[in-house]
Amino acid sequence: MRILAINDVSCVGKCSLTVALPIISACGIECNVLPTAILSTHTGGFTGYTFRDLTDDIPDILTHWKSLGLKFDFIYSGYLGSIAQIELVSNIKKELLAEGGKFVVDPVMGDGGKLYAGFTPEYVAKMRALCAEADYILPNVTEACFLADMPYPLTPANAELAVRKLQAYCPIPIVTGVTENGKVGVYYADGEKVSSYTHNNVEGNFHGAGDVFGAAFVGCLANGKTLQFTVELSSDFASKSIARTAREVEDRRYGLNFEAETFDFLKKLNA
Ligand code: PXL
Repeated sequence: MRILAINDVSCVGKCSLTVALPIISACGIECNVLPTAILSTHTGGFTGYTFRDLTDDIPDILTHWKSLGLKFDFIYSGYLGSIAQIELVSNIKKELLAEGGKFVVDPVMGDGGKLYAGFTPEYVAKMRALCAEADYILPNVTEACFLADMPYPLTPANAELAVRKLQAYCPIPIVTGVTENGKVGVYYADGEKVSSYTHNNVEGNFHGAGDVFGAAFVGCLANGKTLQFTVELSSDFASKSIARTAREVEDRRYGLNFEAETFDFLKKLNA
């Protein structure tokens, strides 16, 4: 079993590959990486960060991999710095996903009702097209609203409608971060129905939480777990990491203390 995680390296501020690699490896799965960019920190809340776009390196990396006959059982994409990179990921899926393999797209574009720095409506349209090639998509509420063309925020009352609308693109949308009345939930397509799974909400903005959820999601699925088990265990892991971070970490830009919750997560994964 081999996963390819396509995402940036934010050197400080745990997110993207610095979250995907340790979590997927801890799940007992080989995690190969394709870094899309190298940043000194992620772009959420820091100023003055460096950003080296690695788009030009990707074609040669792919040529080498093809010469080795590599195929991946899962391809998991996250933050993509440009429309050109979305197009590259679409080609990578066509050429390097093993027969019967799964393509998981986290359409990382925004949070809090807004697109992240540098993203445009044209980018959203391209990301929608990439979602149409995926087996699973993992948007947060902001991304779901942009993709499904619905007003932000989603409430539980219209989260089900959002999941149904997103099914026009991808069979299994999983929408995270739906909040109301002190609760936060994940809404997802589960066979014919839309299911949800909720926790008590911790107020505030926790950078990298979506990436912790996404990495755990892929790690659980790659272990052959059902969708319901995968959604519930990944949400428990992200939610416990958020609660611990709220207690222990003052500056939320540095990411979740997921490390301290990993042992408990793995015990449940391997029970
Ligand atoms: O966690 C999402 C993310 C990933 N990568 C980069 C980001 C962000 C969110 O701000 O800036 C570079």
